[in-house]
Amino acid sequence: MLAPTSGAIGSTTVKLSAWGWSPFFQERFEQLGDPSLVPARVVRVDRGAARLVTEAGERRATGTVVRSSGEDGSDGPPMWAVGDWCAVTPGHEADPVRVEAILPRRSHFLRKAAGRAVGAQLVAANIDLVFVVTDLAADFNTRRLERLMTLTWDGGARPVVVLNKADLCDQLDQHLLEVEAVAMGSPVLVTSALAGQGLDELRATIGAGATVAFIGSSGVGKSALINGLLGRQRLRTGSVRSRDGRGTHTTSSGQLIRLATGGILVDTPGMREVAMWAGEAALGATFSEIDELSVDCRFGDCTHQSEPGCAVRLAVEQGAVPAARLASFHKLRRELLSEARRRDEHLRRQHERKTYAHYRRCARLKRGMS
Ligand SMILES: Nc1nc2c(ncn2[C@@H]2O[C@H](COP(=O)(O)OP(=O)(O)OP(=O)(O)O)[C@@H](O)[C@H]2O)c(=O)[nH]1
Ligand SMILES: [Mg+2]
Ligand SMILES: [Zn+2]
Repeated sequence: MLAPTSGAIGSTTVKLSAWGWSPFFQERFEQLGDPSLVPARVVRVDRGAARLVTEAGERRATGTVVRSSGEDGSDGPPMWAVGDWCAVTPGHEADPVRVEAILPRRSHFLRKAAGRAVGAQLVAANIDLVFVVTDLAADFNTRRLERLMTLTWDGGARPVVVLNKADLCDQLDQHLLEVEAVAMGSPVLVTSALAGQGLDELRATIGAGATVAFIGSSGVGKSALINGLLGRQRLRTGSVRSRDGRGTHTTSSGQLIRLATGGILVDTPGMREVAMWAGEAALGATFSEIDELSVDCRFGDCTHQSEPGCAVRLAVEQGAVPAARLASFHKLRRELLSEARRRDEHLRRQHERKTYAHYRRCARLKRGMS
């Protein structure tokens, strides 16, 4: 029997149970039946590259996953997300490890990506709770809360509503009534990261081995709350524009952070950032004035075509942005989208082929053993 929770490679020994390793994953890991592999959890994802924690310490991984676990609730190509448990080659500090397989996910938070075409995006995997964070000021919107709570339940995690920036709110009672009407019995916590209010309740909600993802719009204070729980300024927090109170997308990648009192926190980028795919990031860089204006669009995933409250089309109407500029933005966007669609389809096929080849191999091995 494989015993990945004891013994260490190299000098550092990390207890994986402190990172949420449990019999559920142990069992799936053993089912792979490959003693050359070790378990690892993805603690950070940055533009396709991942950092993973293994018993021997942190490791880098690049490239793609060799095979998939199947039955993981996601249809797309096997790509890791922050929170994933993987089976990897042991590797050393200096060279990246190879991710052989992603273990089946117990839960996930999937964000429906911007536009219809590019599928859903995995924000975090294997999370027990989702702190659906909103602020009691500019971001407050019960429809959005409802949507995020639905996505949480869909992914197999439990939502907790966190109403932050209580220090800025003078109609708390009214807001609480509105939130309780949509929370349907899920806990609702009121906090102020600034004043340190409600942090003990937050901490008490997080179980010892639980993984908790902080999800919500940019600027609501997800990173500030995590810093508050940690008791130090570990994460960068951003400014909020005074005009409309919206955030400026400070956190750009998901990451796992361990809490000394138990529990694993997942900081995630504000939703608009999450809704991007690689091509869109490039698009934003090329058309930076459109990208900046789009922060003012009513919908976080506005495509500046026919949505109401589009700040970009308004700027075109007012002559601040040439119409030809927006037209070429749309043209490039269409091209990038169809390219992304082709790539997704290609990866999906490739993934299927690999998975089936793997199962056929397993079946042959099993026949050979009996
Ligand atoms: N007044 C007040 N300001 C807060 C509170 N919590 C956070 N802020 C401020 O709000 C701004 C945004 O906070 P962040 O923690 O960066 O927000 P975020 O949700 O992580 O945003 P992204 O990383 O962009 O998704 C910062 O300037 C914080 O200081 C609060 O409780 N009260
Ligand atoms: Mg942040
Ligand atoms: Zn728009």
